[in-house]
Amino acid sequence: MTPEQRYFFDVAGYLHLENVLSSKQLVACQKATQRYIDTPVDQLPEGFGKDGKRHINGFAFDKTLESLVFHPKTWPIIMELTNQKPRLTSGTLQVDLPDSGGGGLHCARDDYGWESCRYEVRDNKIYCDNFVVFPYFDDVFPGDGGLLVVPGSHKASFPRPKTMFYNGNVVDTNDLPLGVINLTPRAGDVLIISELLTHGILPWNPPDRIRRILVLRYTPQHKGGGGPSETLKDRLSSQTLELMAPAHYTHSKNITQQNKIRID
Ligand SMILES: O=C(O)CCC(=O)C(=O)O
Repeated sequence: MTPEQRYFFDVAGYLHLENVLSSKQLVACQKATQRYIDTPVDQLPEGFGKDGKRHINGFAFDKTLESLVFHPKTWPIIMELTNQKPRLTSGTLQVDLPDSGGGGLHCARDDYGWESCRYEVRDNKIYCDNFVVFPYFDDVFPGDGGLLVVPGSHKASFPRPKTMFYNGNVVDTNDLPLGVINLTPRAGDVLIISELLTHGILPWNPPDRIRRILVLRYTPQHKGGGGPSETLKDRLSSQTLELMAPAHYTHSKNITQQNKIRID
């Protein structure tokens, strides 16, 4: 993590990384996601499925998407935030179509309790035990909709009063309450947010464009449930399987010894 990234993430609770994907990589990812979107549910391979916007296990649909879990521009950040003990817990492909609805403001503290998620600074490094990496495959422009955040709220010491920010239901991109901002990445950018950051989703407004993102969820290796299903395991590369494996606090995964990881 660079000093600039560390400073920004510490004060804001999110990072917006521009031009992370090469144009070749972006086109390959766009084609792969579109293939998933266009495949009728009954023709999807086992382990995949659609639940509204959510395209289950989207990251595993194609190797171009799977390789993003180790992208060299995000990997050092993932390593720092997990204290070198990374684990990927899921990777949904989320698709906003014209007229897709939004979602109210929330965060791990609101949903699961104050003790559910940690954010700390030790030895000049950030530790965050529940965060999300969002690669973007489409442009988002001001007015389109998409992700809302309350910068700095990852460090909130008080519960958010229910009356604040239009009772947590922000639906008009032209009428954002003070303190709430709409992040508008371009295709090929990546957002990273702490799950402690209060965030929500504006309805998707463009009648002729969609928003495709991967929702890659990371925790330290000792936190949270089981690994991928047996069906998914058969598709994944050995490096990804290691990344998704739960492990003891003291274990060092082989993937953490490498700066650049190529999946096989
Ligand atoms: O739609 C997005 O930009 C992210 C949504 C999400 O992951 C959430 O609300 O928890």
